[in-house]
Amino acid sequence: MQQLAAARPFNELKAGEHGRDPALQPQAGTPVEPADESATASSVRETVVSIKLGSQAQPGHNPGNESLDRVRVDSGGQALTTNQGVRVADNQNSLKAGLRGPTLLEDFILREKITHFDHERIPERVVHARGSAAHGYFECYDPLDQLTMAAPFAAAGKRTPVFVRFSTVAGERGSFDTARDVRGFAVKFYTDDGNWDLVGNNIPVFFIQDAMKFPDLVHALKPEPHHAMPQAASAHDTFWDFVSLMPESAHMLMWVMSDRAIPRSYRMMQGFGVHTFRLVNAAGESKLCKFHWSPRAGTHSLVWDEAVKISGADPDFHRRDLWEAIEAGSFPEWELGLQIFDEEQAENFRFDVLDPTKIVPEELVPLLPVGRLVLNRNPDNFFAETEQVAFCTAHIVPGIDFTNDPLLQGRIHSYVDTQLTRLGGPNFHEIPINASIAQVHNNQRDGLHRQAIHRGSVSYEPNSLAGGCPFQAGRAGGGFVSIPTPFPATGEGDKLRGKPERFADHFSQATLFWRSQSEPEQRHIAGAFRFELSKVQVPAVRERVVSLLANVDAGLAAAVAEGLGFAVPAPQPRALEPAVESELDSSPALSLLARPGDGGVQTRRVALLVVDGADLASLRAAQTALREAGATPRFVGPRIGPLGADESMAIEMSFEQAPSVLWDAVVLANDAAAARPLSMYGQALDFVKDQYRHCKPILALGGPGGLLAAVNLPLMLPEGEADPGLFVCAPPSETDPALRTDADTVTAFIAGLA
Ligand code: HDE
Repeated sequence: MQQLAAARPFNELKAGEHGRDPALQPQAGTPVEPADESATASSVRETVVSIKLGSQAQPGHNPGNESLDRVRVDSGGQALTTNQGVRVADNQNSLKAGLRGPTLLEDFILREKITHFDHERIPERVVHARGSAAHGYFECYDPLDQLTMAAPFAAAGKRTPVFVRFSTVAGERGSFDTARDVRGFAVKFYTDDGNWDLVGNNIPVFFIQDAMKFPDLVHALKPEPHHAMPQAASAHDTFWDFVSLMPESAHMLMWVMSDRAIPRSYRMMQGFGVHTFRLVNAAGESKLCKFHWSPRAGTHSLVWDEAVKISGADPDFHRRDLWEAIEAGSFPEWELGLQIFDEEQAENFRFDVLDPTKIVPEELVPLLPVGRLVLNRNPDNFFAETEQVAFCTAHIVPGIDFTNDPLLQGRIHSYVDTQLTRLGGPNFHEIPINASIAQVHNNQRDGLHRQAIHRGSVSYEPNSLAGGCPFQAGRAGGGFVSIPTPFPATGEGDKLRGKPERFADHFSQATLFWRSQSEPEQRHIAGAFRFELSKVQVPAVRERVVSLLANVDAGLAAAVAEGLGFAVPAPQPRALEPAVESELDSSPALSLLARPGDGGVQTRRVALLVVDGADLASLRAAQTALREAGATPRFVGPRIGPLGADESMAIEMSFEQAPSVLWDAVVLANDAAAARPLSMYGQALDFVKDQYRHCKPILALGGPGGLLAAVNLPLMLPEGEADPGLFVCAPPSETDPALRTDADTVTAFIAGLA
């Protein structure tokens, strides 16, 4: 002990705290071999098996989780025990004083079981309470060392394990999936250099510009406090009251009222880091960066009528979709694209890149594709993983840094803080799903639920008694160093509350978004505003929202006002006059149609409507063709169970269980020979009507008669052309060679579905 103390006469790191560069660069400490193994230092240097596999990580293989086998539980072949490992003889009856007597306080088995149960629930997330998650990996295309030293981008083909959680924002944990809402898109990268959380959304902008307003926004959005309504919905007075008084929310409102807010699937939406971040290379040079995730399956959305009906038919629609796709081996995939720009470019934009209500249009800074994200494993346990995962914007690694975006700055604090309550203390990083692959060594100690058993007497730095360990890494040792950035020119050095001037342009990009939408998308946006505002009870709030929209687009304001039965009010006064015009007239990349995906039909759900006596041969042919194309065809009918004599075919779902809205397309069996054809079932009629109303492809194997005729759909468009969504096979008796064969029609149907 004496010897060790002598080896460290003073703290040499002190020198680095004074003066200017390079002295300000943190230096690596020098670990000293402990002279005396029996002294405390030996315990600090315990051998830990390295689990850093880095580039060798296999698809979806999280080496961090592997080391946690000790906490995985498989009770196969095991007797039931108490939490103390005592075998339980009777798990049916409590201990009583006589068979009809009172239960005894002595029953420690009953009390342990009930006590644990009483405390099973933890507080739900204050926002983003409802979510679903999956494991997977991020694979880098090419090394990005010129741009960043962040570990996931170090080498071509390098795979970094990830855990990704998707969520809605407003609803409670048990709410439904298809609410109109922003979706969270949070990615935890378990990098070699520690965990990096990219906690993004499926919309690239946000409602507010400063963290100061976040509690107000959430209070306005959540169910109203007096009666706790409505659940998972923004269509109520307090939300619209708040946003109508916050013109900076105009751009985000356009996105939230668009089809983006009702995605068809988590697998079919984009993700965005939202804020401008920094990438930093090993030389300490930095560039500004925006993160974009683009789904391989393309961007697809529901229509409102579908979303409403799905929330009744299957509140777990998105959760189930994600789970089933992964179970079926159809792994969801996204490409990561970066927008890279420097300060000079940023200065020349008409907007401020620190303003989170603004995008950097892709036409100004194109996306650089840098890698792909693949989700290939469902969690083993929802609570242990999806519920307990803690994403924190403060979790960054060397190579990534923050900017001064005032919303981001507030988030850096909020996420760690919220876990203290939600996960019960400061050791949430030790929960298996949150634990980094990179080893953790520091002098933080104790606290509720501590797992690590630290050995030795030293829990401070500098020290001599533990050989100076764990020692400061310094820049050269891979330590995190914040990139030195000058304070902005305006207001340098002043302590003040306020915003830069360019933050005062609230409408130019809302207008750009509107102009960039296709005609149906614009119609849906106007419809969404009308719907939401019709739920608002206070007329003045409705009018104020429309006065805001009048600054976005006169046509939009007129369409909304017309639906609400009043004339368009005068536009709200702008904070900046004259109005700022965006650099672009329109940005095609902002339309959902810009990302059709790979054009495949992977995992699209197709219902094959069938009754006893229908022609099974043509159904089987359609089923096979759909399966070969990667779709998920299922037989749906009035009851479940075997179909006729052929035992290999069975009705898998009933009309009640799986109504139209849960399907992407429908095939109508040729039931001409059936005793009770499909057209005699009310649910089948509703099924086809909804498919038609929601513009989903319909394939009629039995020709234009039967169910199709019973629903009385117009087979032709008003212009006299055949409806491109209807695929009608030749009737059984038809011999006209000009008519398409069944096989051709099925092929055309699959193309239509894509
Ligand atoms: Fe969050 N946000 N947020 N947020 N957020 C949370 O953290 C917060 C914001 C986002 O799947 C909370 O662990 C503040 C923007 C996602 O677990 C909380 C501000 C974006 C998730 C919190 C914002 C997000 C959260 C609640 C403004 C898109 C779910 C529970 C200053 C870039 C993560 C929790 C998951 C969750 C605070 C704004 C995305 C309270 C203070 C902008 C995806 O800490």
